[in-house]
Parts: sequence; C-alpha cells; structure tokens
Amino acid sequence: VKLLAAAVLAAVSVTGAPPPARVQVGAQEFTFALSRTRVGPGPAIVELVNYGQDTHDLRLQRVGARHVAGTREVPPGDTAELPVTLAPGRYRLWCSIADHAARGMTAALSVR
Ligand SMILES: [Cu+2]
Repeated sequence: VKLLAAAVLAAVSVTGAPPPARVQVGAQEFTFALSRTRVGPGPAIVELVNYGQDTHDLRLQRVGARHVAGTREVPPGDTAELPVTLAPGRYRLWCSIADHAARGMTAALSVR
C-alpha cells in the first residue's frame, strides 16, 4: 500500500496541476441549469449543452470586469466547451441570442 501511495504521488507530481474544474450549463427555452453554482478559482471548462429546440450560446463575465468570454452558437443537441481561468468573484452567465436573456436565460456562478 505504501508503494502504491508513493506511485500515485509521483504520478500527480509529474502531471502537475490538477485537471480544470468543470461546470456544465444545460440550456433549454428559456433557462440555464448549472451543474454547480460555486467553483474554486483557476482553470475551468464551462460546457454548454443545448437540450432545447432553438440555437443558444453562452456568455460569461465576472461582475465588475470588462472581458466577456463566450461560446459559438450551439444548435439543438450540440455542446460547446469554453475554457476559462476564473478569478474569485461573482460571474454572470447569459445567452446572447435574440431576447433569450430577458426571457430567463441567465445564471450566476460564484468563484471562491
Ligand atoms: Cu438562447
């Protein structure tokens, strides 16, 4: 068991940083459902999964920041991955297509 533990530790140190956190965002007309609403700071992959019947996208912005990250437009049944580096704070998520955000396609993510 000790040898195995040493091997595992060695493997971790060779590969370096832990894998990025993942947040899945399920899109429907007209909601975003997040797999988690809190995640630690650092690299993350935000995955948009379109369960709906319309095309959607995902915009992500830290409250108070200028930069907006986003996916391409994702047709029904498709997914898109958005690699980001998250700083501590509150993030706003929304769909930028037509009036989808006003119809309810918004969400919040806490990074701490
Ligand atoms: Cu949309």
